[in-house]
Amino acid sequence: MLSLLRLYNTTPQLSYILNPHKLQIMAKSRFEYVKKFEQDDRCLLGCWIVVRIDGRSFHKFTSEHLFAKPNDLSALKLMDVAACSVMEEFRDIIFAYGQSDEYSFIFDRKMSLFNRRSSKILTNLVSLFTSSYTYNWRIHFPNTELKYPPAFDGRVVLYPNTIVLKDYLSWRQADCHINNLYNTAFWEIVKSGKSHVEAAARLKDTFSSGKNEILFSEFGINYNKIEPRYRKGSCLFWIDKMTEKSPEGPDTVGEFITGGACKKPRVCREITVSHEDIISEVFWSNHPQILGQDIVNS
Ligand SMILES: Nc1nc2c(ncn2[C@@H]2O[C@H](COP(=O)(O)OP(=O)(O)OP(=O)(O)O)[C@@H](O)[C@H]2O)c(=O)[nH]1
Ligand SMILES: [Mg+2]
Repeated sequence: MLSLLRLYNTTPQLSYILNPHKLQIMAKSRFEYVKKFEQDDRCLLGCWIVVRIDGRSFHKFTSEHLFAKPNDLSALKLMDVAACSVMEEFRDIIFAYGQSDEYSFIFDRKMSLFNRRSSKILTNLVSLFTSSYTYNWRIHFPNTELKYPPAFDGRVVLYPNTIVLKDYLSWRQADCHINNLYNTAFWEIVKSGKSHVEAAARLKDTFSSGKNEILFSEFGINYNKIEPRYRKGSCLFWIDKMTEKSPEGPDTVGEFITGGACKKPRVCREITVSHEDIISEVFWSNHPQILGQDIVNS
């Protein structure tokens, strides 16, 4: 004991280890400078914050899990449910748009969550989206075992005004349309007995009108009559709803459980899902509450 005490008093490093008080002082003084290496990644005030999440190597994931081609309804619903979990948790998200293996989340431009720190926002969203996707897998794929954990990447992009924000969303919906039209035509040609190479050659150098024509004249498919979900993707946004007095428990909206329990009749915010055209101004003027005061393209 005596020798230990002597050591404690004479060896500086060991004395820090044995004395938590000294260690605390040292952490505050000598080591604290390391915090200064952290970068300030706060998103610029006043900008729309968009987080886009995208499935990693989903060409492989979808084929390993035998997703229906060109669109797997269960998979798309699972994406919507994962996005709904994210919106339920992060109430500053005013709108989300999803298609294929991606989802974009738009935050209220005035939001101050996480002090607007980009890395905190991004990691929280990607993490919750991925865990919700995995958590709800069984409900949507009761007969398909999850062979390995899916992963999603993510990015944060800032848009300085509403015009560019709407153009961003139009870009994603145009992407949905272009891919879906191509894939629908491609898989119809393949179903008719042609090889993948032949189907690709048939569609090469065709415009939208050409693909529509192939679908209509060769397969009797009017592209505009295909499920809006496949042609337009999914839009999630909040709507106000007057609730009936209800027993304690989560409310359901359409296919979603929104979690916002209302025990007395009152106005509740609930998430709704729609598969509308968001490139057209009609959508935004029909739902002026989504972009709020900023609707005037400022
Ligand atoms: N069969 C099927 N495949 C789908 C469906 N939705 C998405 N996919 C697949 O997911 C891919 C998504 O495209 P990308 O995100 O560009 O490709 P990725 O393989 O995920 O590659 P990275 O995102 O770069 O990691 C599509 O090319 C399809 O292969 C679906 O409903 N059915
Ligand atoms: Mg992907």
